[in-house]
Amino acid sequence: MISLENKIILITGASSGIGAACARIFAGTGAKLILAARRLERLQQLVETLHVTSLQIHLLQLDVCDRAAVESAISTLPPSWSDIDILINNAGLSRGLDKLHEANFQDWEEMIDTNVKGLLYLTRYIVPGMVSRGRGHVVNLGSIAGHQTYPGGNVYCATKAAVRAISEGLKQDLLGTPVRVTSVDPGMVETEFSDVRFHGDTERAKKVYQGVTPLTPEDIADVIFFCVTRSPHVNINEVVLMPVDQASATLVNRRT
Ligand code: NDP
Ligand code: 8X3
Repeated sequence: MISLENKIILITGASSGIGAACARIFAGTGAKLILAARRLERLQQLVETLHVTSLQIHLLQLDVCDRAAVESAISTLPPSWSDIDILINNAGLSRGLDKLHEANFQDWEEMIDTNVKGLLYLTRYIVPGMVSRGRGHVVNLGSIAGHQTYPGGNVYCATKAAVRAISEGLKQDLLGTPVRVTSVDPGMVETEFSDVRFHGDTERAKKVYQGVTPLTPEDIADVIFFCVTRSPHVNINEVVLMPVDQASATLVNRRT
């Protein structure tokens, strides 16, 4: 297992769910964390719960869909924060569960801009530095939705299939460098994901997890921690994980 002491880890979407759980697990390792999200106040609340010194945390209020903002945020990092060792491309969302021929254009654009273009922007601005320094690791949050399409999932599933292709392509393009690429592809994880999918309809969101024991954000952070702490010659390409109560994107065992 490699040490994360003084490694610089940038986590997008750190204000909630899996990203916040990653911040919590890495906070105990001596790593320096750059936490990014649009909701700065949520990042500040999270930091208050972490046992770290101010020297180990840098907050970025960032909309990953805004390419100019991503470029500016990365290029203006203070020198002691600029040599990013690990990029966790976690920011992402689903919007709606509508039939493709009835869906909302705005929902599509938000998913494509965040899950695909946002992830690409971060990757494009950070990976060249990893290559020139001769070290680095990119972890992308894919999904079971990138492996299997389900009714109403159409565009969200397409964005996660794109993440899968991007992870595979990046791994190929980085061959010959020591930079590692991992896709972590979960099934059902209870976070704010379904609240966001259903535009704040919390009753509908709760039903997604009713009668099952879903994965927790900590389960995913634990897997990411494992992937990034392997020996430098080991690349974990893809991890697919789901609850014991789930067998595929659509096959879920509900007890109630
Ligand atoms: P949450 O809704 O709890 O967290 C999503 C995070 O993404 C938030 O911190 C949000 O921060 C951030 N985010 C969304 N849009 C943007 C944006 N434009 N710019 C910057 N940050 C953004 O969901 P999860 O933790 O579940 O989701 C994390 C990732 O895991 C996503 O990529 C999701 O697709 C994936 N995933 C989730 C699964 C699940 O069942 N929950 C299963 C498989 C994959 P803010 O709003 O403050 O900007
Ligand atoms: C989130 C899991 O099954 O709702 O990626 O697509 S699912």
